[in-house]
Amino acid sequence: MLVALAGGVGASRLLYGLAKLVPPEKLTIIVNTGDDIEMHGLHISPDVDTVIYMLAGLIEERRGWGIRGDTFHCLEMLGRYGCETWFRLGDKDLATHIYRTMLLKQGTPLSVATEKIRKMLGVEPKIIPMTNDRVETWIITDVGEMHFQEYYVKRRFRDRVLGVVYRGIRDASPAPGVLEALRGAEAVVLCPSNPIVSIGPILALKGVRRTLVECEAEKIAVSPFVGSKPVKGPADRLMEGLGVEPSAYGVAKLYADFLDKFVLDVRDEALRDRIEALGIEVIIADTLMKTPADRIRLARVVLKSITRF
Ligand code: FO1
Repeated sequence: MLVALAGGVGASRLLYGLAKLVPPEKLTIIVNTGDDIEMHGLHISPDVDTVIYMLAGLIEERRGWGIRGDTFHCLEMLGRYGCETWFRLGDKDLATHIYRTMLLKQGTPLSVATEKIRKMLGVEPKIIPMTNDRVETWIITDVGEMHFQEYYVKRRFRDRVLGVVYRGIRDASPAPGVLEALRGAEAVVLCPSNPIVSIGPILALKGVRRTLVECEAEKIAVSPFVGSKPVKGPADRLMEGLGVEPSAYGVAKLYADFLDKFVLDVRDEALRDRIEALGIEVIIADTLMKTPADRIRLARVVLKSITRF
């Protein structure tokens, strides 16, 4: 079994490639839910949806999130009622949130709701939200504390980061199947996702980090940095704010206690020695995934570097 730890957009691109090369029954994806937010009375799971839409062939490729060709009539109308419209929820996308919220209100756990949604959209690999409990990533900034989506989408990560908190993490448990998947895995792939707000919450869940340290699986991460900048999003600003070097080296160091291998972008090759000094084997590759062919090529690099799979 290959287990992937995933955030949203960057992860979904590598997962597209992995899903083309690995039989679905051998791939389990554990997805961050720290970005989840309630809006207009609906439970939104952006990273889970991004991964499902990508694997279902529904993703809006240019943005990397939401559904291709979606319209925004409902959001426009909500705007006329004075509701907030900065989080762009498309009409078709809203159907997913309505259906998920309906299930949650009936007492269905998030993991079961996710299972239903992915199966109905024809996605074969198992997708597990990291927890069924409420965990929210909040960013402490120079202008106050705010939900990650407010920091990222509404305020376009302009505020200075002073800290990051995963609210609810202490009382949360990994969703059923998460620890079992890690214990039974031949390999664990950490997708090229933000190490602070995407992979960080998964690792912070009770028992996950210890299981990664102790389990037999080969652990390999793909760098989310290309040429000393994150491919997308505010990883560098968040890392800087937390006193972590904002680079591929900084990412590798955050995983150093359990990581075996690190796929480093060819433009960051100068960091190789420092990462190897952490006791991590470095694989150099072009990690930019502009086209579907790029995603398959990078997935092949990852699979080739795993000796036990
Ligand atoms: N990202 C944006 O930059 N702007 C948006 O308005 C936005 C809306 C949105 C709606 C549904 C969804 O599933 C994702 C959405 N995203 C949007 C992406 C999301 O904010 C982030 O990419 C992830 O949370 C970070 O991994």
